[in-house]
Amino acid sequence: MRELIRVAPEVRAALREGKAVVALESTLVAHGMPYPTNLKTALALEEAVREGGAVPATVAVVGGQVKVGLSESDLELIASDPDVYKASQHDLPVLITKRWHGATTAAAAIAVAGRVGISVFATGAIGGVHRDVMETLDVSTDLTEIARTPVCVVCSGVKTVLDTDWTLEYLETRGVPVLGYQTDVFPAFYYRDSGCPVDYRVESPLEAARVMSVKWALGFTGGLVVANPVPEALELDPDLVEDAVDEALYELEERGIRGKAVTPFLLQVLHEKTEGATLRTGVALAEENARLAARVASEFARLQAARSIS
Ligand code: PSU
Ligand code: MN
Repeated sequence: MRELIRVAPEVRAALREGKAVVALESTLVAHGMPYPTNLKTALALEEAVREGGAVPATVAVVGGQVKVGLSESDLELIASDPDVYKASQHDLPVLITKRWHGATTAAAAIAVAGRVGISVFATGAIGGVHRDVMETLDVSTDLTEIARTPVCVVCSGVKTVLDTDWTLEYLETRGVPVLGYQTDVFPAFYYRDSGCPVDYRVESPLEAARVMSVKWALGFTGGLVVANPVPEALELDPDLVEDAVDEALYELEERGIRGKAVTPFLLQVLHEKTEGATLRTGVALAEENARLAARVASEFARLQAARSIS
């Protein structure tokens, strides 16, 4: 039988040697921005992971095979082929069966990371509970996947188009610790303060790694969220973002868009309405998150090594 998941040699070696690895999603590349900005972003995210001292493992489905760690030609394909499917966790079995190409959402990348033993994942912002959830029941699989897979997710909060309060309630219900990185408030993707407090704040990558390590040492399942606010110098004006969100949600309703097209559509409208400001800030903060994730992964790798010796 063909290999369902193919782990790149560099990633495989790092995992075997207990070195730090950070998984990255690819939907943000394929469905979040135009070519070739998206390809440059994918490479910049990998570079940021390396700067932070870890090995990057971008996840995608190429010709029906899940790849963990992409070659430049895989990245080029994911960034430029219009037939790349937006693959969440539940799409993976179908894409593999049909031998299609797929860009993985946070949910799919986290699911795969968990299967191959990668403990840290980074993205810009995760999916969550949509503001119209009472009419649509739209809750991203990102949340259910974080709740069941032991991976630490480093992000700048949830996508601004969502309901942050309800997303945090859902994570609490599902037993996912949410840690503010050097902050007491949950960030709002393009700006620093969503208005929702976080229950806990951690001061360093080591402290985050300790919480991960203790959660899993207790035998608890599922992951954690480390919420890293966008740097002050890059943050956008909340009013500017919220006005654009209102317009995007209005257009969504007008056009009757549903299902997996919702999030890419809303982000696309935000990019247009803000004349690219959300795109630029989104790329910059994703790089910050990749760098922080690498530092968390490095501390976690050190803690694991110490445990295996003692
Ligand atoms: N970034 C983008 N566009 C996207 C996403 C990110 O610019 O579509 C993705 C992320 O991969 C996230 C997913 O995991 O949206 C959530 O989608 P949904 O709400 O359909 O679960
Ligand atoms: Mn959805």
